[in-house]
Amino acid sequence: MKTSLGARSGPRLHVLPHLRRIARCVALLSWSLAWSWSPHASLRAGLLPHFEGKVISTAVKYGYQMIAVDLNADGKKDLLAIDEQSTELAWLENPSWTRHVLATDVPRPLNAACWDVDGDGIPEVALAYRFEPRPSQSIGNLVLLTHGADVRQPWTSREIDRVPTAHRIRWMDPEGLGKKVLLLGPMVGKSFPPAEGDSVPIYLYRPGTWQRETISTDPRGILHAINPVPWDGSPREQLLAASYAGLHRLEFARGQWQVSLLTPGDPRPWPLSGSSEVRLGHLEKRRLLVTIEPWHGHQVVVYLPEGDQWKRVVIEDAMENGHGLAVGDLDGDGRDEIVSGFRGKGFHVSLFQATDPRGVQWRKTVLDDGGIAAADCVIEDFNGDRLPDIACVGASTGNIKLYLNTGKPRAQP
Ligand SMILES: [Ca+2]
Ligand SMILES: [Ca+2]
Ligand SMILES: [Ca+2]
Repeated sequence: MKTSLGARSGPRLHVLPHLRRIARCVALLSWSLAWSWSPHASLRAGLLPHFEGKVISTAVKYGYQMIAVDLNADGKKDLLAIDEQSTELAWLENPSWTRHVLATDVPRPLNAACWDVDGDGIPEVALAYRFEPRPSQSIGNLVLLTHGADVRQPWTSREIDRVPTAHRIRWMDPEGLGKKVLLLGPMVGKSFPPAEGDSVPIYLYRPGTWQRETISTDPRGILHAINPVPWDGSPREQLLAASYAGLHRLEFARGQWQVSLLTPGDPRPWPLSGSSEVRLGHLEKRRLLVTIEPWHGHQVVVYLPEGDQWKRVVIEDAMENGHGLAVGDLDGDGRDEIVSGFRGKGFHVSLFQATDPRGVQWRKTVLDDGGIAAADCVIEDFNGDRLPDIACVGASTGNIKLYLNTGKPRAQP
């Protein structure tokens, strides 16, 4: 009996490893199917993806700003590139990246911002041009460009204002009502270079009346960036402003604009003080601020919340003429990465990835070594595979480069 039982139980026991193998195969198959359906197919969250870089335009003299915006309502983000040495404004149509001229006779364009003011599905483009750093030499035209029957033909222009050294324009929804206002920051107040303590205003225009209103005179010296952000995750946006005074946060609450100084930025004395660029990012639910400091500076700085203060962590200090900055979750792990670029000697574009949950330590990876003197970079999905890509515009290199996320892990050096 024992033998026959043993004889019968033998094959049963041998079935178990087969079942285990089958179960493993099923688990592996469902795991890989789950990944193939996820936007980060074949890439484990937290591993930096490999990006394939290519030049998509050389029709730029000296690039300044890069905007990802769908200008022909086909669902694909196009690229609007500001070329500060050009007299026209042009965009590249996704996916052929064919160049179309949107406006002519707009010399020294410096900044644009897009929002669908009339609600027809194609955004209007606000444009600031005739920039010069000295107020006495700059007209600072502010216009609103609207498309005609064919978006690929030049758009019509309407003047809104003239503000010498008009340098930054952004649309913002300060009340979270789906109604945006146009903000303008001149680069300086009275003079360039600014005298110590010089105040710089931030102006607001409501669509329709387009009357200039002043919402702050708190920035100092050179106001380099104004950046509307979803500070508390609600539709009600707040504004970050980077100047020689550091970072200000502006909030429209209880019927008025309230301004607070978040950090003085670079602690060195004027004119090496403050911040140049600023972005809001997140590590999971934790907020962080990312800056370039000081003005056109050499540092990328991360500010981490610490009680009611911000802890200053310098993650890069070897840039020359730092300008390009973008923040977004490139590897799908819920923690934002940082893209930075600079225009000076030894220019390269870098990626920074937090190596601890708080964001105290960051690992640098060079994305592009010498291929572009990036003045500005944006993170956006340009080919519809739900993987975030990167696009940058070059200053002295006069090019636009697209870095497509392959979804495959980057080879370790
Ligand atoms: Ca499009
Ligand atoms: Ca990430
Ligand atoms: Ca993509």
